[in-house]
Amino acid sequence: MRSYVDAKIEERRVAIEVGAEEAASAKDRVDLSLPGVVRPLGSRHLIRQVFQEIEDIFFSIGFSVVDGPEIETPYYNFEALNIPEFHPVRDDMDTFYLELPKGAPGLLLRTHTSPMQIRTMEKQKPPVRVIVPGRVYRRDNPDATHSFAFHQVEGLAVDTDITFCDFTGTIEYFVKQFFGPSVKTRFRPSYFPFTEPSVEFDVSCVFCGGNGTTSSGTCGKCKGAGWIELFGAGMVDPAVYGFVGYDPKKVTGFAFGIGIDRLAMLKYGIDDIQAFFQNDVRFLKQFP
Ligand code: 2U9
Repeated sequence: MRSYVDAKIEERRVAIEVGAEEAASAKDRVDLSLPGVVRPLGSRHLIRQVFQEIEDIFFSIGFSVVDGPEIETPYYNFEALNIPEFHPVRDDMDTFYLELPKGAPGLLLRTHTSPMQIRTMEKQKPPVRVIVPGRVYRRDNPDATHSFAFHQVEGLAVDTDITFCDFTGTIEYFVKQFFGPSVKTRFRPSYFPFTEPSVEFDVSCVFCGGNGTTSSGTCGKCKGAGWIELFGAGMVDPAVYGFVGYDPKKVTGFAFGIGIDRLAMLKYGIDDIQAFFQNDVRFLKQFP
């Protein structure tokens, strides 16, 4: 009788052990028919995407990209660009100066990416064909169209035989690649210390096709003008070549600057520049 009971106990023990093992392995078993876990993926910031788009267009016509420091010296940000101390343009580019120990050489946050064109010419003989994308700083009060930090792409081409026609042709090529072939351009005389002659480039309004009106009345984007101001540009002022050791009698060139935040706002219909800096996922998600 005892051996009978022992056998029954052993039988039960084994059954329990095997059952537990089976239950355990069933628990660990992977159900291959279940849908996978979808992990949220980030994407490039819209400003970064626009930089890339512009870089690709200029790559295709022989430009290369350079970038450099956001903290600069007054020499590279102003003097070498033909903006001497007390030039009124310095007031327009309200500048952030770094707080430094007394006697230390002055430093500032660059107000444009132009210092890099100076640094490039210092290092390299003509021909030069570069674009400089980057973040710049000006003491502006923040509102829907102003920010104390914003983004630019500047460009520079210098060689022994560059003409005003090369300049306008390059800008027109870029604008048509960026906005499409039907966009028209025009330029108006302007003034910058680092270019002579200087111009401002307008593009026909991409919202009303340049008509100034839409089906709902006056176009709100160009305020009925049919044109939108996009670029500052011009032929490089010969005085600038003196600062980088180029011979102003032998070389000519053109330069331009585009505000990227404004360009992106135009192209993607964004009405508040602050959206670029708030990193609100609901905004970022719209530009995958
Ligand atoms: C060198 C020589 C010339 C770059 C230029 C502008 C005109 C210009 C503005 C566009 C909108 C700044 O972002 S913005 O507010 N830029 O109007 N920039 S010519 O000229 C240079 C640069 C470097 C050596």
